[in-house]
Amino acid sequence: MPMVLLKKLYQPVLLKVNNMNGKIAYTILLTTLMLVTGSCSKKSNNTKEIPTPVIEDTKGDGFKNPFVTDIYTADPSAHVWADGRLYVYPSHDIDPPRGCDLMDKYHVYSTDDMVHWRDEGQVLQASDVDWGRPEGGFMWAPDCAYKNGTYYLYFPHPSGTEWNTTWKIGVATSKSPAKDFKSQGYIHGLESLIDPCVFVDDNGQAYLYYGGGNICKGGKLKDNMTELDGEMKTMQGLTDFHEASWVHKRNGIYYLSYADNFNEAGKFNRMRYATSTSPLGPWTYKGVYIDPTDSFTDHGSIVEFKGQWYAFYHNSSLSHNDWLRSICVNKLYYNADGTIRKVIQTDINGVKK
Ligand code: FUB
Repeated sequence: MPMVLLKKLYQPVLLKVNNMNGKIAYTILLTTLMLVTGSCSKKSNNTKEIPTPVIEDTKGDGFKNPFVTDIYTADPSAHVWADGRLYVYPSHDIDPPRGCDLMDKYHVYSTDDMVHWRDEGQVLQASDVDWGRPEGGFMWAPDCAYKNGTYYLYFPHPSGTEWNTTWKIGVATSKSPAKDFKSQGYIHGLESLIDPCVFVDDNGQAYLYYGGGNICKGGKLKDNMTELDGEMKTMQGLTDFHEASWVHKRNGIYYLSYADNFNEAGKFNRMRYATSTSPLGPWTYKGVYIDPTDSFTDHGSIVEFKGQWYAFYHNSSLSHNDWLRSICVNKLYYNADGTIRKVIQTDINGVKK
């Protein structure tokens, strides 16, 4: 496989040497590489309301991470649906791993209180995808969207044995958020890139974002949610984009978050973000909001649930293996100017790392 193509998707691309049963095997490592304003103070009529910033507990929020411990999960995309529950759509690292090659069999998780999580079960596997590579595996970071009574599960999956040049963004649909998904083909007109994110704006217009290896693209989806409506455009203004694009909106501002190419002292991807007044940019780079975990990759989502914002991400703290990852969540706070404060990561005991 031409290294140049790998580098397009994953930078840096590392060649790792594993010693398995006395044989040397080579595995491509993919980094795809407040002030509390007194409520008794008088306000004049033309005083602009300033949202009350929350002072977070600098010891962390006490969440026990990872919050899924029976299987390995990564790349969490979180959404709140009409039933009032928060749903997480992660990918699934299969044990024993072979890089990211064997990832398969998505599970969905849900909660109504951020403490008690329900495994909704397996929703789609490579063998359900009739256009997919014959060897299966490579069911990478998915996302889910809802429109007009249908849930759309978007997932990156190669169509060919030569996986690196044959990525497609597949779509499966269901009338339920966490069961009965049926593969419906893939979105035509896209490049061989990964990590779809679908953001539905307040007016119902859906946008698809995807990318990897320093390229992030976005564009409109038609009402049917399975076809592009016009050209995909390169997202401008991002600094050190690597992969894992995610778009959310708060107070009329669009936020595009993503994993960067950080690689220092044995620590890898950080999560960065940029903002815009338009869903397709141009973007203004704002900073890092999650420092590196103990894993080679990171991939996250940001969502509001019951009045609190949350950052989802993954680490390798259960396995100590880069390819057996586990999904985590911590509270996320904004400053009064809309910038995001650094997320305080907590461990399995709920203690700040
Ligand atoms: O999990 C497989 C790939 O690794 C994802 O698509 C990337 O975002 C990275 O997490």
